[in-house]
Amino acid sequence: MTLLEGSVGVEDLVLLEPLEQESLIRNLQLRYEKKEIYTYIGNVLVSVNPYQQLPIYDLEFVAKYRDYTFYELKPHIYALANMAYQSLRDQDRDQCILITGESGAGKTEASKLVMSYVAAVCGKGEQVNSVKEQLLQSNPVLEAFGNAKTIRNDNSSRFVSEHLLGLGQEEALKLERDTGGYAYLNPDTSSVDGMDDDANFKVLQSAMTVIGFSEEEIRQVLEVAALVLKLGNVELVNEFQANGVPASGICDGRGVQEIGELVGLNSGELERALCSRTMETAKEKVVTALNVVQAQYARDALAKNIYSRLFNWLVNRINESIKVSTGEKRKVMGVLDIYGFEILEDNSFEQFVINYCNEKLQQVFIEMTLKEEQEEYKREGIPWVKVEYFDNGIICNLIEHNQRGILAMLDEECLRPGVVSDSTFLAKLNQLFSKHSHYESKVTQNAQRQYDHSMGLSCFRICHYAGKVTYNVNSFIDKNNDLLFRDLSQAMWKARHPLLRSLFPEGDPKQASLKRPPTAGAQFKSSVTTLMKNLYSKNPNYIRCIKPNEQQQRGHFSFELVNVQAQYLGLLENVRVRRAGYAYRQAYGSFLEREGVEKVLGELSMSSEELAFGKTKIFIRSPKTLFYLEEQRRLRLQQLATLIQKTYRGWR
Ligand code: AD9
Ligand code: MG
Repeated sequence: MTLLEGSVGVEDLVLLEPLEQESLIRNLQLRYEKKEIYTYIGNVLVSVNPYQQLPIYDLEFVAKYRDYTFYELKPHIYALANMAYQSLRDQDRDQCILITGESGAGKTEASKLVMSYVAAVCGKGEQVNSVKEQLLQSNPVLEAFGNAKTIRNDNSSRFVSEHLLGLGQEEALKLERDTGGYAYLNPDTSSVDGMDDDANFKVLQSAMTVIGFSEEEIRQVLEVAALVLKLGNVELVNEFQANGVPASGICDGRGVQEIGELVGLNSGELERALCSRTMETAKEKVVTALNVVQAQYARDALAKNIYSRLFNWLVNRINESIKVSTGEKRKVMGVLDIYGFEILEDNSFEQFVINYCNEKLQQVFIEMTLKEEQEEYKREGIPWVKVEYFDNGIICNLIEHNQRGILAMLDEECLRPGVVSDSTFLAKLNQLFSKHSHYESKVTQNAQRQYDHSMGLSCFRICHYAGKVTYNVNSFIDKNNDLLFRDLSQAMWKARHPLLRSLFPEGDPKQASLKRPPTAGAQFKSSVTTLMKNLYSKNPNYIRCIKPNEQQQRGHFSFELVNVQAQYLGLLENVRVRRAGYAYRQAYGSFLEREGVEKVLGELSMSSEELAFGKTKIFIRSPKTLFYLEEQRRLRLQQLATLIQKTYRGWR
């Protein structure tokens, strides 16, 4: 591996000297300007979005990287994919590739590169080929349903996508071709330069066919997606009951009628479900009318629910078909494209849960990295050295502790009878965490005579591993309650449309229980827990993606923007964790055999603390030592060259 090629910076940030936030960013910048978008932190890959097609992904590169081990060639996403793939194949260890970074940083592109690399190198044979094909075809399907154009990324992985509105189908689905006609589609973002909706729609259909969707299934998926768009256009208006109490109704019956026909649902039933709510107690059923704001909320909640359930169904359906064709006993390589740490101007419940998830991912990172270090030392017969690092367990606990965590407090507040509000929730936090080293609010600040004008009265702040984030508690209670009224799920379950119906199993009256469904926070926490279990059972590989500028422009590197992301990604902390033991290690074979290495290093009278001789590798503690050795090697080679030259002249 090249260590210091001056002009392109270090290829591995573990070797950076001096190690500071600024030198770290400068190193990335130096490399980016030379189109070296990849840099390592040990076996973690940092990738800076090039916003241009680089000639580094063709089959020649695949062939090169499959034949070398991780550190032998320039940093590359293929090197990481190869390491994961070989470990899967040779050591039989399930792999997980964790890709984090903010919107537009290149997560989805990275996951596609990993998948295409694995597809290119994994064995041949009919069965393998069909799995490969299915795997690669899952991308266009997930993108069509999961992506949308946003200000930050033309092809952002998220909610309703407009690619669905394609050729030929609008007839059958009774959709309008002009996407401006749908309330749920943003008119500013409904077309993207260089994207051909009709062509993409064909790609989508053929991809679904390759994966194994039947024609009937494809039709049903499109119908459910069309239903979501149509729901957005259902206009609700104020009405009054005979006793003067506000209620709501549907303005123009045609929309509901169309929905009814599309999915086999009685339109009166749908209207009732949208505009009223049934409360059940053990003894009686009470039906109350919703006012227009509540009814709109119910309509949007239903649409979001249908869409996200459809998306989950698609993911499961794709996984199932891949599972079936590979047989049950299989090794797994999971690719997780996950939204990174988020700090906006105004941070709410969504940022709180995203950041909680990232805090947990950091915990996995620390634990797994240290565990792996420890195992390597054991394998090599080197005594374990204690590692100093920041353990973020205290922050995870602050959020997720079963009885005393912020999420538990929020649930308690949501379930407590009596008058609850976002501010009673905040008061509770302030009381409980006034002395917590990672919690702040106006109240705790005032108590400590700190006057910070940036903190509002309705806010609390958490000192995350990646930095401080101020959250506004407004609507935390509502968002946590995020209930889909039972009337709505029951109405969906009554539809004659098999797919739609299957998405709402709890709508079956036989399933209905009086038990309250879990809160959004509790659901999120439980999926984070499942995810963590899954990760701990696999060998993790990390890709940290960085967006170099806000303009989606090639060649431009904004120091400020990257600095903020590097902070949120905890890159400096990553380097520290990696460097806490021995920064650098190399197999003897690629240098000299062990005895030779010991002799040479003995000659140089180095401190024994700096080196450890493992069974197969030499470990060097600090980069300074390594650079010193490299310098010595260069000098010796120079001397040798001069000597040879002299001898040669002597002969003449
Ligand atoms: V979001 O959170 O889903 O909004 P991502 O997934 O992080 O976001 P994405 O992978 O979609 O970002 O990348 C954004 C755009 O950057 C892509 O559409 C490409 O045009 C561009 N990109 C990203 N990575 C590469 C790359 N390795 N080579 C070339 C790239 N272009
Ligand atoms: Mg994405």
